[in-house]
Amino acid sequence: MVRKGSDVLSGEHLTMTVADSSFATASRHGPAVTVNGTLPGPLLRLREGQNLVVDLENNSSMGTSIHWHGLLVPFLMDGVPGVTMAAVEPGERFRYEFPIRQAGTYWWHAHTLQEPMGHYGPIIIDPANGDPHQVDRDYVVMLSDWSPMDPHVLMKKLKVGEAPFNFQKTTATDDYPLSGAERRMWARMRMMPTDISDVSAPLYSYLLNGHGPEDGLEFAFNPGERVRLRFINGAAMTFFNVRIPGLPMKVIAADGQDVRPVEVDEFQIGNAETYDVIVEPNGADAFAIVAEAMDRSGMGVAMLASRPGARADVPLLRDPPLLTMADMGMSHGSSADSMDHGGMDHGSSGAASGAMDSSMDMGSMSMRDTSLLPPNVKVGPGVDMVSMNPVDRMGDPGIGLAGVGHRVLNYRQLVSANMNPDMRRPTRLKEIHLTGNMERYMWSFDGQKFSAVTDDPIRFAFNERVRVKLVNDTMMAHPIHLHGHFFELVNGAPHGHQPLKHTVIVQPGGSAQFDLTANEPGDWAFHCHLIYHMHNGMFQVVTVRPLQGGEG
Ligand SMILES: [Cu+2]
Repeated sequence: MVRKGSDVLSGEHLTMTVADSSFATASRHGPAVTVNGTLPGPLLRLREGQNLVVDLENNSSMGTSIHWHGLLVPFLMDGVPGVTMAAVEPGERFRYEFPIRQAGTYWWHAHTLQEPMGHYGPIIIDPANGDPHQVDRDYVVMLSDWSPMDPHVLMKKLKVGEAPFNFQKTTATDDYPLSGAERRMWARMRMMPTDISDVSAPLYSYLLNGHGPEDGLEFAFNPGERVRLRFINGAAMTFFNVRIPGLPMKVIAADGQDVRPVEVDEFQIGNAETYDVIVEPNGADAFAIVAEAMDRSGMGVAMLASRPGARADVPLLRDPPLLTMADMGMSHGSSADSMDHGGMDHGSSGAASGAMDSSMDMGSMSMRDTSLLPPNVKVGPGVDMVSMNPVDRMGDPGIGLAGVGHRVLNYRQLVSANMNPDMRRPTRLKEIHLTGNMERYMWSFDGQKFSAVTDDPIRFAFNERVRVKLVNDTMMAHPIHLHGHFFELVNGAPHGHQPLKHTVIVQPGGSAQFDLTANEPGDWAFHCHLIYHMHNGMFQVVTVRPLQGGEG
């Protein structure tokens, strides 16, 4: 049985040993994978400027690897089986060796189906020149989802549409009084407005540092102290909405990179993203750290506790959110900020219903109008929807958070604290569509599932400055991750201060843009970080090469 929570590893030469194990929380138990015997695996506490050697030993029964998420490493050290290395087979070893070129909060994980079983852990890199944020306590809060079902079995069931994975689909949809026209519209999409997550609480326990809500995880504080919380979303399939009722959170870093402090009451964190916040708990014995799954089927909980056993009230799960016309790529408004995710009005009449009717007429004509797609997008069974009006949704707080009545973070509020290294304007625009077929559980970029295009990567010239526009032609939010680089969100931040990130959520039916300086040569994975989307085709290789003899 695993131990819950990470041991700390520091120094220049580390050993990480992968093993089969088992895990239990509340009444659930099942197989797990551990690294150095714990879930999550060890916290690597490193220092900017040091060298790192890690000997990976595979004592488990499956192939493994370690990917260093967000770290700038030589691409052969990036840990992606099939792209940068072969999987490390049972009984084998692999040595990673690279310099630590950055500071901040990151994480590591397997780039195989061992990841959802527990093969992940946090990384903290202390800055070479001292930390500008002086705090009394510094905690990692690693969020994850754990299922007793073997990931290979779970993926197969998703493919054939078996099993009640979607909590809201089975319990809540009968309660929504949809009109006949609405029903037909959603039926055409083979969806319901409650389809938020592929997998939810009936199969998942939501963990903080390996602890389920019943495990009583506590983070100690003394009243008046400054406490840094480093949130890392290490989940396989779950976006979380994070809040600490009664305690404002000052966001100071996103994806490991410092941002100008912004105070919020809640933030949504997609898979693989990280946010560092500072809180100053005072005036109560305890505060609840609540990580509610985006579809509100369950939550992870821990306590900030001023004495052992101190407890704050844990709020009830909020009502499930509903997808909106904007999520179907049919927003006709001019501002992404004005869209109300939480409030699709199913009342008998009124403005909201009227707006929906007119959109539906559009929808019935063009829901699958593939003429809207650029010519490089492959049209076929892998594309069951086309966003008709993919507006930029950088200002969107995330599904279900538009009307919650307190301050919620959105990407437009992120401003890089430091001047970005490359101030050049992009010289070209590269548009990439996120595509899928919900019913057949096919996911892809530009309609082309990864296995079909292994010889045709996305090519960037070395040191090229390119703007990438991601267009989401599906009704799910996808957290898109590029390995080996930081990109800058095009979010309206002042020149030179666009926030640096390694992962960006692209909202359903919408678009998101980032500027990239392609200055890390090699072959890099580029994929959706929902693990079963990645393993079912939403994956591509980005190749960064010097321009030679006219080749790009
Ligand atoms: Cu995805």
